[in-house]
Amino acid sequence: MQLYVSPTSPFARKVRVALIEKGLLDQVELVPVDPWASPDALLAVNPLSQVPTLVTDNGLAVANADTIIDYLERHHPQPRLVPADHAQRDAVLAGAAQAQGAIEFTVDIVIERRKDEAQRGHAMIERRLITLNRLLAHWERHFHRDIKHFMLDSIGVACALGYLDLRLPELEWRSQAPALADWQGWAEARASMHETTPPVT
Ligand SMILES: N[C@@H](CCC(=O)N[C@@H](CS)C(=O)NCC(=O)O)C(=O)O
Repeated sequence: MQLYVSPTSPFARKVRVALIEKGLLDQVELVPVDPWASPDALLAVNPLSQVPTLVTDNGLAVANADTIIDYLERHHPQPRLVPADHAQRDAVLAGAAQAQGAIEFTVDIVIERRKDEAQRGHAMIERRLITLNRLLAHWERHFHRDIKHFMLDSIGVACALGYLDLRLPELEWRSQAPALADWQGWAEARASMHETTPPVT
């Protein structure tokens, strides 16, 4: 298998963490690309020009982090990242969707901030920041912090928080979410998180 990645992409990080948690990293060739440069190698497998993109051993190109993780989960079920039990599965997928939203909203802010001042969507940035702060408060109260299982929801939250550290350090989310910060300390000590720490760019 081949996985097209960029070193700072939080979406690609989720897949890399999943691969390490499943012990599959040695079965995958990581192909670093800059998706924003639309390189030919990436376009040849994914016209969306997005990372992550997985090319399976059968030559199937799969885009979208959660779709890729679902593929890995079905083809390599152990250890599970999504529980088999229906109620637990529903809860993990609901949490994972929230974490994916947090990553998408942070990316929205990053994209807006890279625009010229006159083109920048200040109202959008403000709305996304309010939402992220609301979500952090929600996670501080409700995130289960189950340190025995690093499932898809935990992977998503850990990657979302790591991306906040990378792109919005001024948010200082730890000061408003100390219990979540404790949990993130545990999560970041896991080999899968440690080995995928993004470079500061
Ligand atoms: N929904 C996708 C989003 C992937 C995504 O937006 N990746 C970014 C890098 S962080 C990208 O490749 N952007 C290039 C572009 O959109 O042109 C996922 O969950 O994997």
